[in-house]
Amino acid sequence: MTRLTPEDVGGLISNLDAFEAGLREIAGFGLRGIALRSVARAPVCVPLIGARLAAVPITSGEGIISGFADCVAVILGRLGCEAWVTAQPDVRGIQEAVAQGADVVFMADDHRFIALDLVHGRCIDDDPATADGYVTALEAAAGGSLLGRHVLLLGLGPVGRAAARRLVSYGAAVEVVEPDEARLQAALEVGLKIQPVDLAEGLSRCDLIFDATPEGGFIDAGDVTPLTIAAVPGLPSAFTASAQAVLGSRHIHEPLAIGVAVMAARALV
Ligand code: 2YC
Repeated sequence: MTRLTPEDVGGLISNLDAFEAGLREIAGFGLRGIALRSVARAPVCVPLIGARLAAVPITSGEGIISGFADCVAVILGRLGCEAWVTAQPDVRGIQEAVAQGADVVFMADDHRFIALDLVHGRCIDDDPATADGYVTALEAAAGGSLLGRHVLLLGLGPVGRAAARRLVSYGAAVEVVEPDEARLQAALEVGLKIQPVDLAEGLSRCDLIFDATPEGGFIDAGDVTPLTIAAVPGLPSAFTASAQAVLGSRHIHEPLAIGVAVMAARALV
């Protein structure tokens, strides 16, 4: 998991309007639409509006990322939730959130980012939420169905594995680039229907790309076509700045908002 920097977080808040506008342009809906469609295929009622959600700063390990909890609260506010950051961090913060009537408590240390659903007694993890949200965006951007579409998946870490499961369940033909042989074997052994390929082969065959690697800038403008659409939860992006310029809103990328939106919907459904 790539640790966010205060710059990543600061940039995200100021870029949220432009990011959501790009999502609407390429997918036809914004963060709330992604969240609701990632919870269930069929429309379900998710009481986002007015739900009370708290973000608690956590000081353990490498400590607090300045602006991280605020950013989570800003994203939740965009969904129509009543969201705030507790004054206290850590256990005192969780205690404070419960005392303030929180339904869900968001918190992250160096290993896990979770939404603790106090109403149903559930713990929602960021990795599968981020993966599923980006697959929902890719499916919508690709015309509403991934059935039989070839998707090039970069990386089989926690987000990549979750994305592979969701892509296969949506009927996609998943081709994967994963240099770590052990990770590849582990994924194949659990029966994931994925086809290992090398990058050049995958890029020559797949217009749809899912970047779930922490590696950056190895796909250049010459590797993309007018048909290329990229879902990029990976940080930094695998696409160079010039490739991103060519792709425009077909390069769906931001470090936190889609994951947080799907976590909120999953915690409240
Ligand atoms: O500010 C705080 O409360 C810190 N304890 C937060 C640490 C988050 C570390 N994780 C990350 O930077 C992110 C995840 C949120 C998703 C990917 N990396």
